[in-house]
Amino acid sequence: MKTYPQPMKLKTQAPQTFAFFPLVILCATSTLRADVIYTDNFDVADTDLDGSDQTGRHTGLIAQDVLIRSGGIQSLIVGNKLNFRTTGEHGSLRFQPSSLPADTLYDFASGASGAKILAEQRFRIEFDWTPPDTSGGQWISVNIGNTTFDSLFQVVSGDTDYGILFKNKGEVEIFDSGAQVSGLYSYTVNETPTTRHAAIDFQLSSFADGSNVTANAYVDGISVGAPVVFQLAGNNGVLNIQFGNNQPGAAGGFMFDNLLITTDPMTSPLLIKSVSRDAVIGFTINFQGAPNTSYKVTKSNNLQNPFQPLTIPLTVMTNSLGEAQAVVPPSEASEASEFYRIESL
Ligand SMILES: [Ca+2]
Ligand SMILES: [Ca+2]
Repeated sequence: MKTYPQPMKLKTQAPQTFAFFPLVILCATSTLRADVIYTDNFDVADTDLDGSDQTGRHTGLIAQDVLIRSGGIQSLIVGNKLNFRTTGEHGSLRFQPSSLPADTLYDFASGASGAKILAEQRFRIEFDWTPPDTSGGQWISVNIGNTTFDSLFQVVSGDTDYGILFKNKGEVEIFDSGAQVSGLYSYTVNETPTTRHAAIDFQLSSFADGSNVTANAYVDGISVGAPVVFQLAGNNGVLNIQFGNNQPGAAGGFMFDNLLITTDPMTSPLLIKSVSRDAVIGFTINFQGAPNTSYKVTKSNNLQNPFQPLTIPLTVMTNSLGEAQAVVPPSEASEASEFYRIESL
């Protein structure tokens, strides 16, 4: 027989002295607005992906021009998400012009999309995915510059200029024209399969073969790996984007949702990683933001007075992984209460 604890009695506590501790407020600012190229929320009644109703699913410059289709095996829409399926160990997704049935990959370098990407010199792909477990080596991939229709394992294909895969167990591998880029990166996985958010930010100034592209990848806003510079190759100015996965079993696969393609600059959410105070060193704040970005530190003693620069203005630059450390010296951290704010310049 189970026993249950007695209900806890609540009692009113006497007022306590309120201790002030320095408070860190982190905020990212951006002066540029989001420019949406294409989105798909997959919010439609359960059905096959191919042939599914597109009504109300898309926003962006090319909302009416493009749709996502299954490669290898028919993927499904289940519960307003995409069940990204596989046959054997292969499944893919491709973008096609909405003027079906021509089997043509959509060229993001063309039309309004291409013009916008060149004007902003960047684009970013984001999506949510839910793996079936948190321990397996299976993965979902994003592939740039493979011009072949539904090729197998295109993430490691020599035709793929940049391929990145995100494993269930929290690892990332990146491939440049089929060769793995040195370094195996990891990200934190939760105890139970839960939805993760991937973002890959690309910076470029041309779609021509030979052009350099800088890619930065993030999971749940945290940078996964150093920036990768790769070259567009064998594309003749076309920009194709495809997704793959190797989760065995047609019924399992990944749940995929909230696809977003924009030219919005990457602004990682700022995260406090650790805070410490030392009489000699001062107040040390380790934080993570966007890579290679300057952040300024300001302070206010009561949140009513405006945030002001420190007596000796403090600015720190994040490294290529978005990590930085701000140290407020003891001479600055001297008020009864102080609040610090960190924001991008
Ligand atoms: Ca959805
Ligand atoms: Ca290529």
